[in-house]
Amino acid sequence: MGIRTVAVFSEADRSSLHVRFADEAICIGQAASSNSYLNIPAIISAAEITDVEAIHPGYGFLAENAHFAEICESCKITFIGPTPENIRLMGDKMAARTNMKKAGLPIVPGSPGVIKTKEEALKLAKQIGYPVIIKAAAGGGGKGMRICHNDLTLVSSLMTAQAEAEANFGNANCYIEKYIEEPRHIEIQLLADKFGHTVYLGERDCSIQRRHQKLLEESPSPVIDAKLRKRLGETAVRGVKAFNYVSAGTIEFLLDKYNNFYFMEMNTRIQVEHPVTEMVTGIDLIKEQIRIAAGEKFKIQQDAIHIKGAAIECRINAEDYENNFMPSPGKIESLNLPGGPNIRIDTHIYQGYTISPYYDSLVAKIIAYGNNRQDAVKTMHRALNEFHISPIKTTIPFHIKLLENPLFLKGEISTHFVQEMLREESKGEL
Ligand code: MV4
Repeated sequence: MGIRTVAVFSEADRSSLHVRFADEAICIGQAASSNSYLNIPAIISAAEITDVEAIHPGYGFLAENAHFAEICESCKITFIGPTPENIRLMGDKMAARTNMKKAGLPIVPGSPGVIKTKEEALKLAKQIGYPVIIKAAAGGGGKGMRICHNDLTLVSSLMTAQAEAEANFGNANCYIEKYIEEPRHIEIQLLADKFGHTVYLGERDCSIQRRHQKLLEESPSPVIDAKLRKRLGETAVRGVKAFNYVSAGTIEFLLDKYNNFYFMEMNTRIQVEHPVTEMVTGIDLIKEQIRIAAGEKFKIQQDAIHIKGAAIECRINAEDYENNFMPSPGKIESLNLPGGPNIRIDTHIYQGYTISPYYDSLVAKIIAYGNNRQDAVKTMHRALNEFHISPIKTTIPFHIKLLENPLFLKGEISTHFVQEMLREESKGEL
């Protein structure tokens, strides 16, 4: 786009690729993220010194921090993302649920508001039936959830859930929903400009995850046809239009085995897995975010957005799959990255680079594209086998096994799939 860039980095990231590739780079503090990537005054100072017009917050750290978006605004720096009000509203998971219900989105049966006492909890569980799930209003991404199968566990879980929510999020508020068993995690990518033009860009199936960490994402979902896609997409658009959402965003749905879908939560940022959507739509989501933030009109109409082919992303983490996904930081002595047609690699690593233990263990994303799911799987399998890294241990062996799993190949997956697959494997070792 011809835009000059300034990278910010912590002392641990001095030798990271984004620092080399940016036109300018500024150190904003020590390795601990509270002293650097979460340090708002340090980031704003770096922006002022270099006279930047806008900040892209990426997908971690301050990307969903309404206060940071507000500070940017008050410093006359464009925050490339939604408004502080958008972020704040969706950050409260219970308020988000209530507002989406008001907008006409289907939500899982559950408590209309906060559940304070065990009497309220028991009464609600009687109405909706077990199993139920307790969630923290300030949680999200699976944090602070508890599944209960009977009155006894409900009462004890409510107490611990409230205490944990208070300790982790500074907000003890919890609510209760009917627990949907073996659902799929389906999310709809949205783009909305400042003039109310809002479109959906198909779905991503993110059911392949372990302990709420996604490992593989794909688009389209192997179980969603054009008719269901349209319903999901139009529902998601209705939801974000109801509160004047701006920028890229994602609505997460749970899809049950009868193809009922329910609003879960909304992510008010670009996500790690956005490349699969870019591959099947041909739309560069980051460019669109920047254009929207600059006040341009988004020119593509819904009927011009088509899903073509299939794309899969594998997250390569510096974790030892053979050793219960234990972190494996350290210096990369040798590295060969795959390439060729239909392969995209997003990474900050290179031979000689030292993976620090301070941040997320994600070191590369491989995105494979094909005319259909089977072709994309084949290309990904080939790429995984060409990815050589040592002595760092990674999730590559996990992905190879996954791509050879008959149920995965049939598209028969749910949010429980990885747990089941790992359990089957450990059985074989006995
Ligand atoms: C649920 C659920 C079943 N029933 N809610 C986890 C993350 C958060 N976005 C919502 N989550 C869930 N909420 C009800 N009523 C199951 C999950 C869930 C899950 C969702 C998406 C991806 C992976 C998951 C793994 C376990 C549980």
